[in-house]
Amino acid sequence: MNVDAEEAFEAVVDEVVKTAPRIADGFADGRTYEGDENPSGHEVLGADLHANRLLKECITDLEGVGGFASEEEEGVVDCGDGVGVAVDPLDGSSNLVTNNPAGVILGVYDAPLPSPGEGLVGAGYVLFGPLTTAVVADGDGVVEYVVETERGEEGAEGVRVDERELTLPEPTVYGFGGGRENWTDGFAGFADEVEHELKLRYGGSMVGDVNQVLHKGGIFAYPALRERPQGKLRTLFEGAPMAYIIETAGGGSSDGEGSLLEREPDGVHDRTPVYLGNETVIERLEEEV
Ligand code: AHM
Ligand code: MG
Repeated sequence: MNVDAEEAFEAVVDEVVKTAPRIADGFADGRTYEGDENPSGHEVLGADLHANRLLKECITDLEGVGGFASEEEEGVVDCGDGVGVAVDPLDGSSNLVTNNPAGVILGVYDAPLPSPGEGLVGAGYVLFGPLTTAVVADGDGVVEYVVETERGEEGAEGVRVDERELTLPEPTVYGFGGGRENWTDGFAGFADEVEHELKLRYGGSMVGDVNQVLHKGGIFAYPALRERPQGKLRTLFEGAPMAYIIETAGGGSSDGEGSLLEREPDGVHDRTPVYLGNETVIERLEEEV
């Protein structure tokens, strides 16, 4: 791995973790839809915009960062020479309405954006649940931290404590988005089998649902849909970073044809079917969809 890119990845993770409590400070007042759609075609909450503002400010200021892409930004923000950082500032933000988990997803690419996931030098997410945790994947593996809030120079700051290495255990849970009436026959057939083998755990935020798979083994899918063959999730800041994390933890990823990391995004807001989990389960899925 390029040493500069590795350092930039660590600096980005530090900033995102540091900023996490201030992102959460926007939740209580940001649970109402603003009536607009973002460039990814989703309804926007105040909390989405707040998270994007904070992350854009701190990440584009970092030395070693050359580009910033976000679900809330139309194009790539050019900020000099260095790595490309792609974020979903608040994944699963519709869960704020029901007070369920949401989080930040980030991918750091040693390549100009938009780049396939093969360009990732590291990826991670912050999950706001009963605890705030940060999961960080790089060439060394996947580590989960608890994020504690401390008082820093700029007010509340997140600090990582309680480090745990994670690898994917044997499969036990599944969570599929999109709704059966919209699934293809191939995916519905696969789902019928999985439902007899694994336990349903679906919460409606990718960070929360992938985090369950990472801890308990199994499969998360937001599949190709009948009327939306590319599914719902975005390649650059959702699919590829999560695929990097799951593959680094010893699992597999797919867009239905091959590893999600090989998928060439057709623009910043490109969508892709997303299948993540234990390799054995992902191999079976690929045979059926
Ligand atoms: P968002 O990034 O606008 O929050 O949308 C993505 C979210 C994912 O977190 C989650 O996997 C999916 O949308 C849930 O969609 P659905 O409500 O169709 O199950
Ligand atoms: Mg999202």
